[in-house]
Amino acid sequence: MKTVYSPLHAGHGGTMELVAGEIVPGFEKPSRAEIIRARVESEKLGPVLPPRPHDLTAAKRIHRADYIDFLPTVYPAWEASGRTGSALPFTWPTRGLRGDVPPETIEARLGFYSFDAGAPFVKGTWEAIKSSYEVALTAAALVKDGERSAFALCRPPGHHAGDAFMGGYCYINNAAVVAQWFRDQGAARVSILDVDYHHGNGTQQIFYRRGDVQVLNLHGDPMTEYPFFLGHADEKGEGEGEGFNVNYPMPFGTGFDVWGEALEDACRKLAAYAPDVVIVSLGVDTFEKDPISQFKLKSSDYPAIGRRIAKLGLPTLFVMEGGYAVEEIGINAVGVLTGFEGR
Ligand code: SP5
Ligand code: ZN
Repeated sequence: MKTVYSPLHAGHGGTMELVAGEIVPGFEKPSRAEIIRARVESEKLGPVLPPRPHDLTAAKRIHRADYIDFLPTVYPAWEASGRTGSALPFTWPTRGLRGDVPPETIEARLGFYSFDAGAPFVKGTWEAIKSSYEVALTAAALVKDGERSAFALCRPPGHHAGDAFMGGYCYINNAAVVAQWFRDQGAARVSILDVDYHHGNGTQQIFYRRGDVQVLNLHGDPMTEYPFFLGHADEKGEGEGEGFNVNYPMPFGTGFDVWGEALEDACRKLAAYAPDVVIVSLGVDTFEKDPISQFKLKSSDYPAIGRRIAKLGLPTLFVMEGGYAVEEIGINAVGVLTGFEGR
């Protein structure tokens, strides 16, 4: 399996986040991608290729143009206003406030285009976001051109980003962008299988009224887990999209016995949908030692995930999402991929 990777992700580092009332170093850090790449190499998964340049046309097929145009302006505006450190919002247009008037100052615009304070900007953030997007599109083209599978080693991740908002370490929704790109290249139906620990609220929001992209999501129950305000089992899609959004919320402490059954059910629904291509939003924060998550998957479970997905017999693009147990992140993420390849 070919991997697409860009070193530009590393400029998005030294970020801070708010956890339990304290500002702490960001869990979504550059070593994540470096350790996965090292494991791809040591396991001889296949060649590691650089991304090809892409303009923002494909991003604007999914995201609102004003949102995409805002992203490269963030850090320059933050610096111009005399600030340093991580650019983060602190005010959001929630119920009772107006979400239809983009304000002028950078701190206000950050809130306008986000749903939490979990998507910080530092100097290299925009270049990293752009490279992550290019990594996804380059890997998608490999699959379109006939590879059975490919691995987009995206960083930053994407599945929490919606049509016009960032959050949860995510800015451009890489999986959603490539799903649309496959549709634009002639695929009739695309499935997104999101196995990240957190609900992919952005992906769900983007495709909620569409029947041409099926979205299946296995995740921590939003009654108790981030992102809290989406991801319940009764969210099944609307209009043309009715029946094409499937959620599997699971409680804290869920292990592979229960999680694997949810995967089995999701794979059966996916096979029945018979898509032309499968996009896997690959998070490995389901791991028992993940520092911010509460599932109990073991390193030995990840190859089984890959084997089950391979059994679908469909062209498959893996898009990296979360996973914060940095020491084992390479073993777990690449374990899915080697499992997929049957070795
Ligand atoms: C892509 C992805 O996995 N994004 C996850 C964003 C999670 N942000 C919320 C983190 C909440 C951390 N709670 C920590 C409890 C530690 N004891
Ligand atoms: Zn996650």
